[in-house]
Amino acid sequence: MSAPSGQRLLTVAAAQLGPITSLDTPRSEPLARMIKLCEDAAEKNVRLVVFPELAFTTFFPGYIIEKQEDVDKFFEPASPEDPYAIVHSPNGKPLFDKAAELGIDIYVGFGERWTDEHGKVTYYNTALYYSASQRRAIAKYRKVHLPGRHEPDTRPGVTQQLEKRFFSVGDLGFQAFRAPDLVQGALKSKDATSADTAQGKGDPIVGMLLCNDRRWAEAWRSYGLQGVELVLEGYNTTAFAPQYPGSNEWQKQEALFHHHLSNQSGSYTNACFSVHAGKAGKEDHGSLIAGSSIVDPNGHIIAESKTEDDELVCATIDLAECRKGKERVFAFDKHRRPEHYETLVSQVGVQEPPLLD
Ligand code: CDT
Repeated sequence: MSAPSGQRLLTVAAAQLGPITSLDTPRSEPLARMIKLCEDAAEKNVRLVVFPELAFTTFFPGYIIEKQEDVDKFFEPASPEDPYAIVHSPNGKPLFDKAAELGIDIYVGFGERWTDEHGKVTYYNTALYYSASQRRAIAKYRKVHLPGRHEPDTRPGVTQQLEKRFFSVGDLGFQAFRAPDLVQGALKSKDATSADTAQGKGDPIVGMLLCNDRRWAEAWRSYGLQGVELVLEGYNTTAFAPQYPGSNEWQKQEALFHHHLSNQSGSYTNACFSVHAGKAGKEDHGSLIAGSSIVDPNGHIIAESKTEDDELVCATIDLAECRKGKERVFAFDKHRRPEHYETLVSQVGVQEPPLLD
């Protein structure tokens, strides 16, 4: 049955993963859980499943790993000849084959060990988008905002966050793309009469973020300026770190509040839906928040996880609902004032006004 005219319906899911307990957890264990979530998603007619950041392993930047050969076990090789090698590697192929069989697109995060054409190796915190209809990955994003530190915190019992040690800053920017064959009746370039009248009628415009990126308005706006309709984000967010003030429960609630605040604000101010999938619960390095959720363009959470375990959070969304914000409050072409935003791209740290006499 086709959707009433103007609607662009799509059923999406955040596939929350419970803990992947340790550095020694065999890859086959989370892989089997992810495949099961895809099967559950297919029963609910889901067309796009979002998995967490670094979904195939424990959150390894939470550990001190001394030997490079041990670090390398958490990364998937890739190169210009084979940029999406994970799709056919033993660590990934069963998941992507299942997605193709079920007709489900996938966003998933993983550690990428990139060897360039000169043999230089760089390690990235990466997400890819796999299109079931194309039977291939069609987009890649490398995390830009790397939290934490390079050197381990040597105080006993602290929770480590060593992303600056394990990864380089992503080099692909925030490149939106269109996901094919997800909504019925999408306008194609050959049938469009003008760029203006085509807005909001084509295949869904998708942007990808990874965890800490969701806290940065600049990342969302980079996608907003490309007309994004659906932002996808996987995360691993610490629920409790003993070195910081506050009880275990207070820190967890505060972390969940800031997670939702960032996602709701980003979706509202860029008039887009967003899907957020976390890894939750107690892993050996520490505990992670749940809160996997789907947010609408008005900033409302329309679905949220109820557990800290493997759980599918589903919603049928209408991408046409993005038009209200894009054509009114956040009609960027009418209201933005880039001549006053120069410091946003020229300045990194804070420059306070001079002190008063
Ligand atoms: N994985 C990741 O990016 N985690 C960070 C922790 C920062 S501490 C608030 C995050 O932004 O969730």
